[in-house]
Amino acid sequence: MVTEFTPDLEELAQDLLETMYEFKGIGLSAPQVNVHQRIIVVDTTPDRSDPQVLINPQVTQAEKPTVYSEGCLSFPGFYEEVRRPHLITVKAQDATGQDISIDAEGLKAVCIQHECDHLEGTLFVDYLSKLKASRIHKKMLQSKKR
Ligand code: QAP
Ligand code: CO
Repeated sequence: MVTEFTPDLEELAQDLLETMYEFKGIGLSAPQVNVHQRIIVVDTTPDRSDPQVLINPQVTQAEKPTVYSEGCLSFPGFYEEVRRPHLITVKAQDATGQDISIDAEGLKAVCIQHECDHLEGTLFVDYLSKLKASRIHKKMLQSKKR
């Protein structure tokens, strides 16, 4: 849990947002950049107008499963369909330590859950069949060799 809301934390949150925008992502979590803290950022708007920083996020309600084609900055070029709730409530703190509660649906809800999973070390490929996951694994190994 993040307990100290310092200027450093705000800077880290800004860095995460910048990195996400640089790679044209819609979400990013601190562990993906090797910072082992419970921080995620999301912006699912096409015009990049809704940056959100969620510290210590907790999904408190989730309903109505749906299927989205998900990708991940940690798996460039791979997209697979994943089934998850598409209506959620998430409670968190913002970069200044204020409590926030967000109701999200659709892509935004899916993205928040995907990023929260990173905090637990779960990746979207963990939801795929063994066959699909091993195909991705093989292709990643191949592209590393080149
Ligand atoms: C999670 O992922 C997400 O393959 C956020 O070459 C994505 O921002 C949840 C990205 C889609 C739901 C649907 C992926 C950037 C960005 C790539 C991302 C790539 C460059 C992924
Ligand atoms: Co990801």
